[in-house]
Amino acid sequence: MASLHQQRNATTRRPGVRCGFVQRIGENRKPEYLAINPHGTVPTLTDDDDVLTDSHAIITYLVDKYGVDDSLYPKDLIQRAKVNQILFYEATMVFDRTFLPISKAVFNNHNVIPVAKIDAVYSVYERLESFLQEHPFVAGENLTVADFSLIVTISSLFTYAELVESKYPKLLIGLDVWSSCPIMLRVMMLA
Ligand SMILES: N[C@@H](CCC(=O)N[C@@H](CS)C(=O)NCC(=O)O)C(=O)O
Repeated sequence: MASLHQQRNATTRRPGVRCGFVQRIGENRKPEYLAINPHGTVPTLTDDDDVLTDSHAIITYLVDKYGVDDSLYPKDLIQRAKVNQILFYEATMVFDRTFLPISKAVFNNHNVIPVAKIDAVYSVYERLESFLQEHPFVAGENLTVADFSLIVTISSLFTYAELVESKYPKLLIGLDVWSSCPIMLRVMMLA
C-alpha cells in the first residue's frame, strides 16, 4: 500500500493509495519525517519499504504502478522522453531556478523581489506559451504528468508575475482548463 508520509489521511479514488498532508510549517523538519526523507522536502511517498522523495519520480511511479492505462505517462519511448524532458524542465528551470529563489526571498521576509527573478518567471511563461502554441498540452496532444507537475508551480508563480492574456493566451486557457478539471483540483488540494 502506498501512502504519502504526512499527517492527515484522505482516501483517493484508487484503492490502496492513501494520501496525507503536512499541516503545519516545520512538520517536514521533524526527526520522524527526516528519518524517512532526509531532504525534509514534500512530497514523500512510501510504498511498502520503498521511499521516493521527489515529486517527478513519485508521479511517474504512481502512473506506472497504479494507472489504469499509460496515457498520463506513455510507455512509448519517444512519447515518454517528451514527457520526461518537460518534467526535467519543471524540476530545473521552473522550480529550482525560478520558483525557489522567489519563494526563499518571500519566506525570508524580503519585501522587494529583484526584477531579474521576476524576468525569469516571464521567460518560463514564454517557453510554456510556445509549447502550448504547438500542441494543446505541454508535452504533446494529450494530458500527461508533465501538465500536473507544471500547474502546481505555475499556479504559485502567477502571484508574482501577472499572466497577461494578450501575451500568454494559451497558457491562461491551459491554466483554466487544468484548474477546472476535477483531477487537477485534486492535485492542487494535495499540493
Ligand atoms: N525537486 C523536489 C523539490 C521538493 C521541494 O523543495 N518541495 C518544497 C515545497 S514545494 C519543500 O518541501 N520545501 C520545504 C523545505 O525545503 O523545507 C520535488 O519535486 O519533489
